Amino acid sequence: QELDCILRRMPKAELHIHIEGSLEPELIFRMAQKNGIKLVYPSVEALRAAYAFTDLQSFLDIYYAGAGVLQTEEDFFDMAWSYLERAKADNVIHSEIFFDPQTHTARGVAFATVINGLHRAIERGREELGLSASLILCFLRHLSEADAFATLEEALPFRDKFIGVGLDSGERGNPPEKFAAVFGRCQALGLRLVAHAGEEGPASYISDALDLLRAERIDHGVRCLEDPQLVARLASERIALTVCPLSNVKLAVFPELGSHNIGRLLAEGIVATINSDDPAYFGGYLNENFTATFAALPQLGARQAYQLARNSFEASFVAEETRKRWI
Ligand code: ES4
Ligand code: ZN
Repeated sequence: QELDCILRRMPKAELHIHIEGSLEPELIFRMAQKNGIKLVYPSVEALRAAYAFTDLQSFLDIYYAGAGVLQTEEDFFDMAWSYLERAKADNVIHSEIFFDPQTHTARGVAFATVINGLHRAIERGREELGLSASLILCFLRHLSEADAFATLEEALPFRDKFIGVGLDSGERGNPPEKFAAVFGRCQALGLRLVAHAGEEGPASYISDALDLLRAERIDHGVRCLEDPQLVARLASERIALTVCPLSNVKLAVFPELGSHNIGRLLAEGIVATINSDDPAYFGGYLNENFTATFAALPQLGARQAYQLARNSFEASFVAEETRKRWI
């Protein structure tokens, strides 16, 4: 009870949230109606009932379908604004937000429509909520590297509106090396680099994301424990993992929260953080991820709570002076 209070009230940063994964069923239905898009689900309840995933791909199919209702700059603004208000309620003071432009440009929505809507919400969040946020452009790894290069070209006129790039979507069969050249180009452009690795894919994808993509932070990374040398490296080089416990259970990476390895990651000295991933789909925003995980794992207490909050600031891409003030 007291621990719950600490978890909910402590200021924190969120470093792994897909903005399209914050789109609640109610908003999907409202936007579908407004934009004249026919959904295969007859009601909000029926849509929510379809959120029974067996693995990453079964989730992605529904997630991309949901994102299909977004059409106008206002739609992207409304989605991001809803998330920022919700994050504020969880005492998130800084958020680094993923977006998947290829999901939208492939449907004929302009890159400018996507990023201008998201960016306007972030500006308003700073003004009205006192919450700082930035955008990270994710390449879809099930598409080709040429597609990623084309997306990067479209994004460059908006270079000041995003701080870095990431790599998401189906991991198996789409290893880091597939995107080595485009990440090299992004690094040369001064973009910050992150990549999903070691969620469903093996520990070697984590090492490859570090060595071949020069990723500065690993999204998920929970399978690192399969490689003791990698664990030692992550700890000594202070390479952060953005772990998403509720996501991991919903996508059957772990059978239940009680068998999640976040306690072990922290005990190994890894800069692990807790994040919500796709909160509208996985049953909770950031504070629910914290409270449910702490309730399920007896080795987690107040020490780990403060460590996780501190880690979230250390691992963020905000300027060092700001980071020090927060820590
Ligand atoms: C994602 Cl949980 C997860 N993994 C990989 N790609 C994603 N995109 C949105 N959520
Ligand atoms: Zn993710």
